[in-house]
Amino acid sequence: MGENLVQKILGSHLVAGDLHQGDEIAIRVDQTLTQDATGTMAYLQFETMGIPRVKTELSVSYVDHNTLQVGFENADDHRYLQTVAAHHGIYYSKAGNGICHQVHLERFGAPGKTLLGSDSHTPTAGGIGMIAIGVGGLDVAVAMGGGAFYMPRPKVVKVYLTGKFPPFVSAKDVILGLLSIMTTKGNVGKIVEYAGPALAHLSVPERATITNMGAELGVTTSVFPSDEQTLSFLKAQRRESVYRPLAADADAAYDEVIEIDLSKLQSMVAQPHSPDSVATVAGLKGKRVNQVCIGSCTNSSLRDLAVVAQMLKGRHVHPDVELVIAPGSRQVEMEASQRGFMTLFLQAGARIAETACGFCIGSGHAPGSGEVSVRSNNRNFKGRSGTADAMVFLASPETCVACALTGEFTEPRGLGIAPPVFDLPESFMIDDSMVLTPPPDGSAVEVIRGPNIGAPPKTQPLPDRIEKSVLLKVGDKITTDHIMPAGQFLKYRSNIPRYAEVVFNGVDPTFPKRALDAGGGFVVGGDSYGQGSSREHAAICPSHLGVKAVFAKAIERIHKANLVNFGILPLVFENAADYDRIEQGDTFVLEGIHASLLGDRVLTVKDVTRNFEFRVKADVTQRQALILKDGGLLNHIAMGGK
Ligand code: MIC
Ligand code: SF4
Repeated sequence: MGENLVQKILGSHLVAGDLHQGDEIAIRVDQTLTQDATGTMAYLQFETMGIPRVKTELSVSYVDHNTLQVGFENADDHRYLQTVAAHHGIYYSKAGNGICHQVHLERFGAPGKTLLGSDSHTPTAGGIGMIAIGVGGLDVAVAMGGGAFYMPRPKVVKVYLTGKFPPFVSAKDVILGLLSIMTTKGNVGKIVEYAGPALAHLSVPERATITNMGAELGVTTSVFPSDEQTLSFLKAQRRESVYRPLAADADAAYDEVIEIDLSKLQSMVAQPHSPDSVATVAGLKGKRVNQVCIGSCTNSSLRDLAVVAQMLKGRHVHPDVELVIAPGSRQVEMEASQRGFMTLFLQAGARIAETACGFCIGSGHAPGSGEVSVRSNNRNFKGRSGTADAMVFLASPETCVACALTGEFTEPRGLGIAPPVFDLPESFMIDDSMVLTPPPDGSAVEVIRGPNIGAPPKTQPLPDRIEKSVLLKVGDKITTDHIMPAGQFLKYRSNIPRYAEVVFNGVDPTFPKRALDAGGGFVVGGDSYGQGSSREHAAICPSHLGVKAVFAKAIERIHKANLVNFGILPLVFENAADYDRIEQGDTFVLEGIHASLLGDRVLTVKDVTRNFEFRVKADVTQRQALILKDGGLLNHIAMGGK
């Protein structure tokens, strides 16, 4: 039996476990990336490990999430990131150089390599044949120190693409289509591998849109083969030396196969407030649109801006619509300006935003109250845009333009515009002057810490008995945006006590005070608890407030790993109906925790308020159980654990 692509790449990086049996495997990490919002914590944690220089082949620190510099906090974070990078042998991509995933694809990614990034959209690099995984900052810190990355042994889903796109239908519609099939639930531990004849017409930027938004499926990552398309992209980046062809064997086996015929796809949108609430644009025809934002790591490549430019040429946005365009990288921005796209955008009445995450992370461009915003990014969780009652829809750049021109949901093919065409250029403008190369020996570089740079969090070993109450009970699909809002609070990412003041801000703003007053307690959640962003602050800040365990129907992969890393028990109900019997305020007693963690990991919990017992399972591997017992990964490593 031959091997699939995932097995080939993981197999060549395997350091523990078996790809064909068992629960967990560990791989060697070739490259890492961080961004500013998760990076400060990752580097603070890396510093505590006392390792002078990173041990990876390549590590890059990007500044793209919070570039606004309202007050000193951001600028101080950036200075810390720059100096800590130079000190430890890490490349530093300055604010203004672009969004981490787009820049990494352009300038650093390499087929067949592994990449670990402290951002959930790290799988974007699967577009050039990397196994690229989004994790919490501490896992990146460990990888920078040469540690292996432990993950569930993956199930591989083959997505077989056939046919050619109809006019105005593009990569975003493929991933929205796949989201409507696979949904955001139940995909933990899977890796999506793309194949099929349609790949011959899918360029790397289009593939990257698909692998990027694969994060919303909740899978570990997504990957495309490395082929002629990969080679042309790398050649155009003057990086063909890293090219190597990679594909699955013809007789490779898969756990699941899904087929999508591109010629049958239509223009799609994800409706508020979930990326898998997919509908056709045609079905929403005529619904009013107030704002359109084009950009983010999903759809901001030169291909996307070229399409937008062709559609906007000689036209003007609807008078009631605000159109914002943010190029994905400085390279895209320079290319777009040289080709005259920027002038076209301005003539069409668009506002041009800095190349950064910007509107996607709720850093500016919040829609008006109750307004409809159509965006080319990947997440539309409630409130993420900065406006609690805004209705955010996700769509392709083509659909975004159609809505901007008409002020209502409109299928782009109905506009009477010639279908846009775009071929990748033979060479892109290469200018890496905003990426700072670390000196060969950085030990003399002073690491500058402004007053916003706090200390890395400290956790305590797990007690054997816990008696605490349920501080908060929430429903299904609680995202890490609910737990730790970003937007205006992003600037506190390096200051845990301050950031902890807004834990569950949009859900129950009294939570932090109640948690502190009670000396900690528990959180009870429904299905898909912790989906979305990789922000480990969604574990660090609750841990700071004394949260000892999360009880839920299911906990998403990255968040679960972060809970473990910071010593919070992730507990899943054996019988989901027990969720309904529990009320906020109930007191639980957990006993014999250590023996259970080292044994079958099943715990009997006493609800002493309602006088009944229920069973939960610590949804972790054996290694994670040991980390939990030690009170988190940093303690575990300090105690000699792996
Ligand atoms: C996101 O898209 O939610 C973010 C902001 O990029 C996060 C990282 C973060 O919270 O810093 C992610 O996707 O991991
Ligand atoms: Fe940035 Fe948005 Fe991409 Fe996250 S999803 S990395 S916030 S552009």
